[in-house]
Amino acid sequence: MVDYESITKTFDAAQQNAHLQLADAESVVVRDSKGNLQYRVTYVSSLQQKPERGDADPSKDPLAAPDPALTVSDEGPGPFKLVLNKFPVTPYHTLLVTRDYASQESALTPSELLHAYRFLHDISDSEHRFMCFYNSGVNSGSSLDHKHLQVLPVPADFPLFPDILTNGRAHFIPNDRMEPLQTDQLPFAHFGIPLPQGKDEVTEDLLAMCYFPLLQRALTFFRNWDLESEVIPKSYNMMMTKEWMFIVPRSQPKIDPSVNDGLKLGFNSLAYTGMILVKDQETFQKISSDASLISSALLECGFANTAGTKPNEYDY
Ligand code: B4P
Repeated sequence: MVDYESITKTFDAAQQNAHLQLADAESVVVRDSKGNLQYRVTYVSSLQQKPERGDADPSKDPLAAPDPALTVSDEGPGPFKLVLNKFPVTPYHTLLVTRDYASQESALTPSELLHAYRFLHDISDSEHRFMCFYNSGVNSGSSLDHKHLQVLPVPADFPLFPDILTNGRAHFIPNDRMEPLQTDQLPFAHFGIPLPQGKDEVTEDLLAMCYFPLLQRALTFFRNWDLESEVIPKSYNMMMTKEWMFIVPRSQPKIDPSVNDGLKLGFNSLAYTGMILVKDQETFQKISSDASLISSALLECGFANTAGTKPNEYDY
């Protein structure tokens, strides 16, 4: 079993020997009073040099043979190897990388879901809480195509959107009478399910029965766009903690600065839980003084909220 200590030891050694460099970051919490939403905005300037999707040679797969100094475990958990993130903003940010190549566009398997879920349990304790996430598809904010989930510690003092959505709600499997949770407080479409409290209740089947209905709701957006003859590649963000699972369909990875007053904002899964990363100082200043700009940008890169809309016979 891989534990938290093996991650911290590998991280500390890799940092000392300059195999990874933790970004200099400053975070502020800002509030969009219109939606009564709180965002934790993290500003980093050092990541501007990091390769983006399209910069690197597409025939090279950096996750096929990761730097041994960044590798915590070659043999597990389950079908994964565990590798440190080479460009972390948060210490102890790891990647669960499939040992055999699989596409980042493929759906998560029940076995992958269960091993990721159990891994969250194995490394958590009363002081450390972790979230895993999967950026799937070209518009999801992903930069690498080798299948990987990411796992990072989440701040103890900042409630994530799915924490608020599922707070006090008992676990259920979506069915004809009970749709996944979606609140009209968030501008963008999203779907959430509380997980059972007992670790032993959570099986491959149960996680599959949560993930696939959420995925189905997300994929319906792309079918509806296809019907209107504009094809948008299927992309979504999936996030999971020990407490919930959450999916957000995505229409684009970043906003266009030329029609957004020069704002430079791009999002992966973390942004759709309320954790925003900014690399441009002017953008940081603008969104820190007007957080409604973040809400609008999240909507622009997602789809409009559908809370209260009943699924119809044409939906998946
Ligand atoms: P992807 O799923 O493909 O993409 P991503 O997380 O959106 O990161 P991206 O690479 O697009 O970077 P971004 O500037 O948005 O994941 C690829 C992962 O592999 C990344 O974690 C990347 O750093 C890592 N990686 C790339 N080459 C590697 C190699 N050779 N060996 C090992 N790992 C490698 O974000 C930069 C970083 O900040 C990302 O890690 C991102 O997850 C993280 N981040 C984003 N928002 C954040 C927030 N609000 N708070 C804290 N961290 C945040």
